[in-house]
Amino acid sequence: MSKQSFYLTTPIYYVNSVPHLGTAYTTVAADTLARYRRMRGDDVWFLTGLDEHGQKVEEAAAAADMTPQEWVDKLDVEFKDAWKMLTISNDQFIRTTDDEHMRGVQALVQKLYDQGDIYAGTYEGWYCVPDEAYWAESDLEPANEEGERICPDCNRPLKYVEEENYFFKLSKYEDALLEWYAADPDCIGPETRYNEVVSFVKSGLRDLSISRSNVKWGIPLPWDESHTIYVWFDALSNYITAIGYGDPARADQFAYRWPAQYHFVGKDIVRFHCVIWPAMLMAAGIEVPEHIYAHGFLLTKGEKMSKSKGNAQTPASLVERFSVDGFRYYFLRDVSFGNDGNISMESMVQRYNGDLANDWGNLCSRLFNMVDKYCDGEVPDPTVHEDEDEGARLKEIAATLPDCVEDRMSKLNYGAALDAIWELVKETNRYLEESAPWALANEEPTLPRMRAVLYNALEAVRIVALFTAPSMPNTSAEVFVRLSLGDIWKIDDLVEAAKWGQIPIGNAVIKGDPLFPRIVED
Ligand code: ME8
Repeated sequence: MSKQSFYLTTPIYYVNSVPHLGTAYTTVAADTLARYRRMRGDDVWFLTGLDEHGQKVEEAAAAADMTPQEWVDKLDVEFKDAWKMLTISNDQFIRTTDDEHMRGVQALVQKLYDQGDIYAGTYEGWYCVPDEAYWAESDLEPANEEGERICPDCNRPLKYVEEENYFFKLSKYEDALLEWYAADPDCIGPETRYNEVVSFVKSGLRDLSISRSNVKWGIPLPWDESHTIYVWFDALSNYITAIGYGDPARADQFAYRWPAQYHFVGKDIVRFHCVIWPAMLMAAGIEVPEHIYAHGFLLTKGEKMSKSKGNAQTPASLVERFSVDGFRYYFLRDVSFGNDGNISMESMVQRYNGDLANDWGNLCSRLFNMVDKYCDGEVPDPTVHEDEDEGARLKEIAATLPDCVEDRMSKLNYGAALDAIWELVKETNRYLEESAPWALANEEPTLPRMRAVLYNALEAVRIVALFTAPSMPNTSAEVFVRLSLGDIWKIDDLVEAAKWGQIPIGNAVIKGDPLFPRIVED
């Protein structure tokens, strides 16, 4: 069976600041889906990267007394280190300062200019530097007491801009966009975002300024080098330049990978991705992406978490406390993807101690210890014990997981997928409790049953490790090592791998240290 291409992207992040929980959240969610699809046999291409041009980055560099290039090179290292720390398995990392990307963007704007979709005009209006977004007078509230005009999205002061610019005929694509939304209601998720985009486009689109004459840090327009390309036009194009748009040598790769199956974005950048981006593609005669999915914001005490508010923890500080997999698990399990989610240190400790230390970690510890003690540290032979019902409930739950997890993952319902897997974790703990292998180990006649019980529990643990691998890659790899099962990342047929009864009898089982040591609250 030939593999199917599955192309998944995160936003490319601005390098005005270091990676934070918000960007880590998007990236972990995308990584989990990428890993899951690989295990289901897809030929995955997972792209992330950096949005390095524009006024905001230019200003950040100036504030640090560095040239923009020095600044972006420094931040590039920080982002790559952060994603390495979080075991992100991206197949590619694009930077908008890459030559190949810059050539691709220039090819795209040139094509649109040549066909008359880009024209020269004058922009007079407001600009939000933190969002790199244009606002018309009619979008805004009257001036505040300080005489400032405020960005309706991020509530920060706007700058007035009056420039000769080039414009993209966005308004021309209004009908085509509406037809696309109507024909494919799944193209934007969740539904609230879909509705928001449709009503925004129905209210009418204005042409979009796609160049800046006063911003030096950007890609020059090929036909007029006194302008740089508007940073969003540059950034959105990364999804196609990364896989070869505009590069004849990579035409086959582009044809194979595009359209993307998923663009993951935060809800703050939905309009750019669901209106401007598809219109750019339509203008260029390129297919639109299959799905654009917007997750919500992480909130602390009900407020959007952000560095400027000072309520943002760094990913590194949380990883230090909760481990990489504890970090990943918390956000996937506790924040429903698509909605805003409150996060707090208390709920992190609760999740970690409850689900990971008590349920999953403890199951592995006690089981591996018993196998060590009663079975010489080897997977025991269950076949002498002939009771067919032994472990029946475990086998039943395990058999439901492939379809159930697939259904929930295809809806990006990470928490519900983990809930389903946790049924097996909990049932295995209950099974050990009820069968009491430590008592069965005391007498010769019950030894065959003891071996069957431990075998069944080991098999359940192997299956839990398989299904939790996308969200907790380090722990699952470690469980596979402890069960002498080889490289978990070679698995590309999860359904087959998850069939009951495959753990080899006689495999060495290593006790090891606790997978999730309990956190004692200060
Ligand atoms: O917008 N909660 O980059 P960016 C959840 N360069 N997610 C959050 C968050 C929060 N509190 N804060 C940020 C850009 N995010 C552009 C994208 S793509 C062609 C260009 C996440 O560095 C969320 O995914 O501002 C959001 O969309 C992304 O960070 C924005 O990152």
